[in-house]
Amino acid sequence: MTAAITACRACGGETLRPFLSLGKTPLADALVRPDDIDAAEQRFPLEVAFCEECTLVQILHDVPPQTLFVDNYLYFSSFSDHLLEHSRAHATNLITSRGLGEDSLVVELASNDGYLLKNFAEQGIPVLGIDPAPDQAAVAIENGIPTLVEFFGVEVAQRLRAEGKQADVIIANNVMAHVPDLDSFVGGMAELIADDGLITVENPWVHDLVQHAEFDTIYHEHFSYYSCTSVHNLMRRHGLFLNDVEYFPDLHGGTLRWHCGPVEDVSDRVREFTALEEAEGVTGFAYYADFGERVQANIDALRALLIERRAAGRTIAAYGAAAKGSTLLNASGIGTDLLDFVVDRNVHKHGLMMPGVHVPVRPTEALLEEQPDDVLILAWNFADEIVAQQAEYVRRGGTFLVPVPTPAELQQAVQSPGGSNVGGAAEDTQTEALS
Ligand code: DWN
Ligand code: ZN
Repeated sequence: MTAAITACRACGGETLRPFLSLGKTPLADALVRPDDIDAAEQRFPLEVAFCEECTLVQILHDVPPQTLFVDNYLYFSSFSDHLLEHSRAHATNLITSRGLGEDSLVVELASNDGYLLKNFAEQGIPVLGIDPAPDQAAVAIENGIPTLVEFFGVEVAQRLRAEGKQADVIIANNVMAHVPDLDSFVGGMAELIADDGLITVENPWVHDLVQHAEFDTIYHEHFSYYSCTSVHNLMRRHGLFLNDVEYFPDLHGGTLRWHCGPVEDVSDRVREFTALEEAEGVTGFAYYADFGERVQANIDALRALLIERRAAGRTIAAYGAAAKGSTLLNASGIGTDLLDFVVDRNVHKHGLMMPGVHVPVRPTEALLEEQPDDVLILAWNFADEIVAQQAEYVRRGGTFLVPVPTPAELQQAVQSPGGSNVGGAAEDTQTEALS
């Protein structure tokens, strides 16, 4: 049994105020092999708290990173075209804005299968990936991306510095939220970055998580949930500055990219975002106080929606064997009684079952083979990409449902210029909320 932490992961403060409990849930990416269906699955408390000292939102129970990201980690970044486009744009912008070349070094923390670093390597820019997940790292190395297969922290940074390495750019996308020991992680970035270097950190914005009731993005892999305010406080503890911020409403339900570095050069955008967070109350406990009630109302509405449609004789499947889908189904008690199967493009997930609820995972072709009446999009953050991809399913009369911001039947998504997805940019996707 993992005991609850009593000190904040970022500042060590002891005033952690819980505001949401999703019960004991299985590990979100630990899909189950059919042979193991009778074996007991590990379950851990999933409880979220707010730190009164530094405003960091965080879960209270640690699952060992080895268990989370090494033993049975199935997430590969290269199964989303939208994410690949986003990553390529990021790399192109950095190459130009930082004047990167053959004498530069770009280091990515949690480099997965090399999906991002390949954009630099193709331009002859030296890169180094660091990722503990062996299968993903093997794919990166096979594709010519040098990768250290280990967890990043201050010891790794000191070792690299001792080898004469300094990073001109450090990229940390969807990893700073996945780290229990933030002192070592951020201390390592401070150690490894060149004096005039740039660190870009990308994670979902806790403001949108609360605004759009994205409770399913809470799972044991995500130890922390960030705001500009909490990132600023965390960076300052390690001699770094939060200098700029970019907002991507259509990525993972609303993502911020924070630009940090050893030299202070704070932009107006940072001031605007921190002022907004202050004005909306993101920096205080009251902002989160009713989140638990809203989540329960969302869960009740989703169950009612599916039960009602099932009772009307409709068949229902799901799309996206996503980590967030595991939280959603387990927190809502939705299983094979309501869903016949889940489809996913990630071949590593085919033939497995969703953690806890054991809904089978099949290739996306199953949608046309079975033509279920309804498909609940568990990977709602990629709704537009998925709906566009499954146009034939829709043409044949299929209906997509989304669970957030409120359970609803998804009308034809309105494609905004940069692409839009449910959650962070719900206004771009016309939904008809079914109460
Ligand atoms: O932080 C994390 C986020 C960034 O990604 C990781 N800890 C784990 C992972 O969370 P997730 O599994 O909820 O992320 P995704 O990327 O929203 O999951 C998408 C799932 O949907 C993947 O299994 C791939 C699949 N997919 C698909 O089958 N067809 C995705 C797209 C875009 C598609 O077209
Ligand atoms: Zn704190």
